[in-house]
Amino acid sequence: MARWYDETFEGNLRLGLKGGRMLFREQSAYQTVEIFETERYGRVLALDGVFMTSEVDEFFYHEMLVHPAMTTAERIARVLIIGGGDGGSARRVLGYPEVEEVLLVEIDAMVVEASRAHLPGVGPSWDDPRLEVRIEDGTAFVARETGGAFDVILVDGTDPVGPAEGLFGRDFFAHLAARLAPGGTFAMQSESPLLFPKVFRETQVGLSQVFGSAHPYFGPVPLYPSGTWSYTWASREGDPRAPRSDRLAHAERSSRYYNAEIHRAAFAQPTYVARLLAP
Ligand code: SPD
Repeated sequence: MARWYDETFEGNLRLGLKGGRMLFREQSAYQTVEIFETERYGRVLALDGVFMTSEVDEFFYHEMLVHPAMTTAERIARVLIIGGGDGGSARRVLGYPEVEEVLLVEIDAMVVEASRAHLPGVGPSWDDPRLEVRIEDGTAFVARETGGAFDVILVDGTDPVGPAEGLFGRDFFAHLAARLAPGGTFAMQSESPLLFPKVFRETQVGLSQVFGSAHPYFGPVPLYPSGTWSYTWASREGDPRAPRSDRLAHAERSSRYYNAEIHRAAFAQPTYVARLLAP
């Protein structure tokens, strides 16, 4: 029987998807995890009622989070993903043949289990021997862990409420920067500058303090409130506008949204964003 699934944003904005069966619904230690069928976007993952990803539009978000960092890093042998339990980011990272090791640190085992079972088209081949999944709070992991450095670090978190709040903090950024190899690149999802202007601005300030500069970039995500989304690229060295042509060619072959022109254009700052970031 048809029913509507809604995400309500701050009590005054609502996105509704007409859907069908609820495939998975359980309360984890952190949140309510749901996967349900919808007519427009296929299967959708929601955490505490907030839409995370859908089979139909996931490519916008995951390609844009992953490829700008992967195409601009000096090396991409070791990659760390914080969050991203649905596996959409890991799938893009593992697509690069140069990648030798991907460590995915996800706080909630239930997100991984439910996604493995019900979103097989979103995630990677979970049995890929290059992929290690660790169930742990990403902020605790980077604060404690002293193992080797990573060539690329990606933060694929939820909105900065509840379990993901620490993923936008300056201490977390400092720990990440300490784990980044020379020539390494970092990218995180940094919310909608229209709906989360304060979080977006503070993220730029925090990353600039830690890395020396921060480079926000933009793209559409139809599933998210406002439909426009931001990501932020940072690195101690390197240039976000200089992707390597061999990796670009790979990313273009395997992508539906990302390409060389999108990469260049995504770093252009809309005027309202430039004003928001002006000192
Ligand atoms: N408003 C929802 C923001 C969620 C961003 N992360 C989604 C995870 C997809 N891998």
